[in-house]
Amino acid sequence: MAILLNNNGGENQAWAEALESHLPEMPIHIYPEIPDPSSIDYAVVWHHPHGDLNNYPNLKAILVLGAGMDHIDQETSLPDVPIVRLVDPTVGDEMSQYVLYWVMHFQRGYERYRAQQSEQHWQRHMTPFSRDYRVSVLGAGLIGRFVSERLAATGFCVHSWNRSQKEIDKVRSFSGEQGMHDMLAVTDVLVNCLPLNSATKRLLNKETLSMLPKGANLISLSRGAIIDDQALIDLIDSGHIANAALDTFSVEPLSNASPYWGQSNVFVTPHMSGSTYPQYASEVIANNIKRIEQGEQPFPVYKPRP
Ligand code: OXD
Repeated sequence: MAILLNNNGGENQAWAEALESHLPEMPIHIYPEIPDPSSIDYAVVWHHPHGDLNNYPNLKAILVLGAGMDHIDQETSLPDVPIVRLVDPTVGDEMSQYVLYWVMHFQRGYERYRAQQSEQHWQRHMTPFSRDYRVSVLGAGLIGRFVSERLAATGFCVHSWNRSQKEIDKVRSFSGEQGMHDMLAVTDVLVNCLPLNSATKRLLNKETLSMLPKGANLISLSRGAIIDDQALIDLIDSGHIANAALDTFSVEPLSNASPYWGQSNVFVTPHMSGSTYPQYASEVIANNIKRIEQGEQPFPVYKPRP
């Protein structure tokens, strides 16, 4: 009985040590050094080479090392075993703090005070009441729900949109295509927490982004390919969108040629809104392996879109 570990080359040793501390009896083999493929029961992976997971005849489950599932969706053939998502509250916490930071930045117009400082100009501006400041979160999955709940707990007027209707305490829910259009029209800050799939690719395009009121702001932290970059750049240039805080991009690292670097009201961060730390996430993963070993269901099992 053994674990195959592959965090796409990053911090594999730290992951191996963290997992070992929770599962001392289970040998851990770091991919591609797998002495005996038939000994592998669990694959703990992130962006693993396509097709390779079919090479382990006794595999019991695939456990994913991050929040996004787009790399799993891109697999053309996977063994018929449960695929277990990682629900790591630390990541949810960090990502919701990232959103909170930018929402407050836009709400209070800190850039304006920065500009005033450079001119030694003392002037207060009205801050919109938090309860009237409308933050609309696209996606009510693991991260989107976390973000919406945190914003609502801080006192903002929160809207949440999901493909199918999902209720979140103290949050106004929207669903379906018309629901998204209705929500966009009543938004001060739009937060993109959508998963990337064939339905969401370039969903934020000229047509949908133009439905935002003039002067709205955008925060994007799930996947960059959900945004049509040229449409966003044009809408920022025209002043329709006031500011954008972008943490993820369709190609990463962001190319030197990207106009985003040079736009003063675009805030580029290098995919850092939430990190998966081996010391915290390994316990969640180990608990799921223990559940399977005891004949119980791991949680949550991922169901790819049909
Ligand atoms: C993730 C990510 O999906 O880091 O975990 O983007």
